Amino acid sequence: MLMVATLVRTHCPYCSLQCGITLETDRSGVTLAPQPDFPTNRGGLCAKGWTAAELLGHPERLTGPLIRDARDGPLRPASWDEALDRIAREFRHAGLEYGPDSVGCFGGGGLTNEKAYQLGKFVRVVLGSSAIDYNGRFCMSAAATAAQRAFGVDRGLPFPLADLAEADVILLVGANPADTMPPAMRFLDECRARGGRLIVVDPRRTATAALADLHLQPVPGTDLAIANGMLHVAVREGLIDDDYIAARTTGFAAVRRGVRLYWPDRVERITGVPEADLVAAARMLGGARRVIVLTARGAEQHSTGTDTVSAFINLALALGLPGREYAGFASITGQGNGQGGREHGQKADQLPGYRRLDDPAAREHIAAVWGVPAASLPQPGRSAYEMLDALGTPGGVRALWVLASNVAVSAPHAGRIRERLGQLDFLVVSDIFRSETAEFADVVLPSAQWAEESGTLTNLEGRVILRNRAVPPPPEVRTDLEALSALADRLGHSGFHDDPAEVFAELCRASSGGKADYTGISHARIAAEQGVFWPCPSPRHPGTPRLFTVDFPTPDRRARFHAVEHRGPAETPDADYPYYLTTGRLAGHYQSGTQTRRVGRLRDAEPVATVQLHDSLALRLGVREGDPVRLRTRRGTAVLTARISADVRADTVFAPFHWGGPASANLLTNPVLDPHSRMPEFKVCAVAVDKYVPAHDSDVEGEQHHE
Ligand SMILES: Nc1nc2c(c(=O)[nH]1)N[C@H]1C(S)=C(S)[C@@H](COP(=O)(O)OP(=O)(O)OC[C@H]3O[C@@H](n4cnc5c(=O)[nH]c(N)nc54)[C@H](O)[C@@H]3O)O[C@H]1N2
Ligand SMILES: Nc1nc2c(c(=O)[nH]1)N[C@H]1C(S)=C(S)[C@@H](COP(=O)(O)OP(=O)(O)OC[C@H]3O[C@@H](n4cnc5c(=O)[nH]c(N)nc54)[C@H](O)[C@@H]3O)O[C@H]1N2
Ligand code: SF4
Ligand SMILES: [Mo]
Repeated sequence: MLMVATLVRTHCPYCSLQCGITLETDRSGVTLAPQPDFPTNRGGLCAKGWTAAELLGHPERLTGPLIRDARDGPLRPASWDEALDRIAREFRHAGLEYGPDSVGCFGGGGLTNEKAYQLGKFVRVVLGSSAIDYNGRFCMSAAATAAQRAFGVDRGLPFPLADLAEADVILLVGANPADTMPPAMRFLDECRARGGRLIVVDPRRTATAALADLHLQPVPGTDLAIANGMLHVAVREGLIDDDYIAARTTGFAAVRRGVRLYWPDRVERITGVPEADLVAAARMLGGARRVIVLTARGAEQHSTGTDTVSAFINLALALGLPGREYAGFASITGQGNGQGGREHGQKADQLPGYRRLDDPAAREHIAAVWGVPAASLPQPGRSAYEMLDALGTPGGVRALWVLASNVAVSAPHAGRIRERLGQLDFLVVSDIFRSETAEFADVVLPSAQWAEESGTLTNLEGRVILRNRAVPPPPEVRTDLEALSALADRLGHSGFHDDPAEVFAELCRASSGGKADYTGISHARIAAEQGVFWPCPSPRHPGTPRLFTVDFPTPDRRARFHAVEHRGPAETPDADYPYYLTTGRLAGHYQSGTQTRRVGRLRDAEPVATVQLHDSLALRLGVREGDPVRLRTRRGTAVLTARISADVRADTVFAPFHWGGPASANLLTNPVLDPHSRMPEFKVCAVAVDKYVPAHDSDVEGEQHHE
């Protein structure tokens, strides 16, 4: 019998570029290809995208719920009814015993808009709890906070990605898109081919920095001083746009005063960036019209993250960039739905439409959509790390549901978080695979994955796109929306739809009048267009690819400068911990690695966790390529494999965080938080480095040295 092949247009399951792909299904299986015309990838894909179909029929997939009967017992297969009954019982019990805030949820920026929305509603309406936050707190929160306080709105890229190709100068701060978003490099390549210039700020000479006209290689955690230094030079040399500052901004006087003290030679002493390079960078930026300033996690994941982003926004505003054609400031969002995931209420302080939970008018509006009294909505709860840090403590969460995050690997000070997960009364994890976090669970729910479900995601440009179902999930696997709906039902709340188009219609109503207004968007409209940019307040509205062209959504329609000072990292090297540790990503693995460590081609390319260290440091330590290296910080110890290279500062080592177990970079990281955004300091702490000599077994086990 001949089966007709079906062709479905959808998107890659991983990062915020949301590359367009097609999935062709026939008897022989699923064939994946890039869409030649999707605007962010135009026919390109990275190795993760090309191999994503391997996740679908993977032999290690969760194919049914699992339950643990006793604390130390094994996980055993169970029916959905048994699993949901158990969850409902435990949630009810914790709520009655310890109050509603003792039951919480931890979400993810990989969840579709529909799921993120429904999760936020579930926690506020069904659980009546304030305890919800998500992994985006670890990702975008510093940039989001800085963008909101400057522009009145946070949309990662306020212009289409393709605008990069038209720029004269691009400044990339703490971003390595050559590894983290390879298809986007075509826009940088086009820019350079047109004569545009690229400046990269990164402590490592990355694949991206290697393409730069100018590479500034600072000490980790000192970007704020670089931004203030550049602005100092721009002011001194008359490169700022006085007309723009007068017409479109407020607060410049204080910033102008503040940057007076950032003489390039002082900045050199703080950052290690040569004075001449700083001046050259400022002149490049100040001498062109179409200038785009971009930050990503390297600048943002710091206890000074919000202020650092503000410093770069100040620079962009002083140069008159935001709202100008092919110019501006942007932060590069990371996760597949990193943008939408931070708009619809899975954040501790937020309601749908990017509203604030502590705003009385917002509470009234959303309560009316949900059919509950506004007074019944809880107040803002704890941020992600604070919630995890308090698990199982008095006043903390006792029963937790984790959806789409692998916190045992990706949270800072992961040794502490693993210990806390073990102290919960009850843990549910929804995932595709048995992640490291699922290993702590009492109930594991198997989730349908990308190609098996429909739903919308909002990409790094603020473009709302549609993920289309191409294949059915395995028989005992459900979508997260179905799980949420069934559990809400058991807890006495009907009316939690499990059909994504219906949930999206409700989300759009809830978003109406909010900053992220989706009112005019529908699944059908997205399918007919190449996605729709928010805000889109009515069905006839064309959507908004470019923000700020006329004004800013602040009360006085002006952008706001914020005077910020260099403080530096919370921890700097000393005699006991003499080097800087920074962490980040490799091209071939994604996040906590749950998915990509299971894909043959990706695993073969990067089979083990490596630590990048400079030749001179390796020589001093007697470490050779491939040797096991022990990294020790005040939080813990990890053992990784040496990768020796001239491409990193000699005082800094770089560890990717894609691995679990004793090679986890997050056993080392410092959970000190940015006071404005509650972002942890993933990108810098002090570390001791030596060649690992396996003396006794306890060393390998010793993941949790508390000092
Ligand atoms: N291959 C791959 N791609 C991904 C992901 C992945 O896991 N793997 N994840 C996605 C997600 S969620 C995100 S958030 C993005 C992240 O994308 P990026 O921000 O590009 O990735 P990172 O590797 O975390 O950090 C970027 C760079 O910051 C540098 N850096 C470290 N410390 C500092 C510092 O103090 N200052 C400066 N200026 N630079 C510093 C690092 O050396 C690194 O090269 O990637 C997305 N794409
Ligand atoms: N040291 C260090 N740590 C970091 C960072 C860093 O730069 N350095 N970066 C931080 C950043 S930017 C981020 S975004 C976080 C990410 O860290 P995590 O939140 O751990 O990210 P993932 O590994 O993508 O976890 C997603 C999990 O959800 C599963 N999953 C995928 N799709 C679905 C779905 O639809 N439903 C359900 N239920 N499950 C699904 C996947 O299998 C995976 O186990 O890590 C942070 N941690
Ligand atoms: S760049 Fe991102 S969205 Fe595109 S194929 Fe790679 S992982 Fe997927
Ligand atoms: Mo991220």
